[in-house]
Amino acid sequence: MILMNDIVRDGDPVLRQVGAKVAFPLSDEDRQLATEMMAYLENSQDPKLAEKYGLRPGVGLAAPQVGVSKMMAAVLVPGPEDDPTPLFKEVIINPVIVSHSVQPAALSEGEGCLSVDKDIDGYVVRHDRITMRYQDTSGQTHKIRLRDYPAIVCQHEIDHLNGHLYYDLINTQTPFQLTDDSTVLID
Ligand code: FHF
Ligand code: ZN
Repeated sequence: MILMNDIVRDGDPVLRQVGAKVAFPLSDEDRQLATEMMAYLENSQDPKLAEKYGLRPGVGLAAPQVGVSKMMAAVLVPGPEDDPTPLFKEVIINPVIVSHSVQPAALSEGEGCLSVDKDIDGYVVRHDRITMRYQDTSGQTHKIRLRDYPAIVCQHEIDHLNGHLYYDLINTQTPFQLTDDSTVLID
């Protein structure tokens, strides 16, 4: 299983590389990676398992974060606390944002990253809504619309696949200043 020790930290060049496109049918190795990455998210969101294995809870994990420079990421966005159905659960392969809203959005608390050990404060301004094309593990192509929190998580993951980290998008001088008053702040 993937543990915190397996997660590559900021400063490792793999986090700044553009991942290679993944070929289909998936190799056994790529299929196992997909399964293991999703298992990390599931385990990390289970308080007992997170405690037992020292996992930092995550809603996304990109292959470069485990040292694999490929266009693959797992996303597991939980639904409301009383509802076990996730808002979005998928291993996204070769994902591309094909269009997006003009309207920006940011998490009101800012973001964090499993590969960044210190907290870096500030709004990470992204698109509020995206249309994303990706392949699933069976090679089937999907084109879906996402908004608000799931859209933010997918943008964070797609950024990893292109060598970008969340703090690249923070205004270091004025981290909590918004230049566009139409920005949606997401709790
Ligand atoms: C996280 N954790 O998952 C953050 C980090 C906006 O590339 O958000 O670095 F586990 C992936 C419910 C609400 C349950 C929040 C995308 C953030 C992606 C992982 N935790 C959570 C939860 C969380 C990163 N990452 C702070 C670790
Ligand atoms: Zn991250």
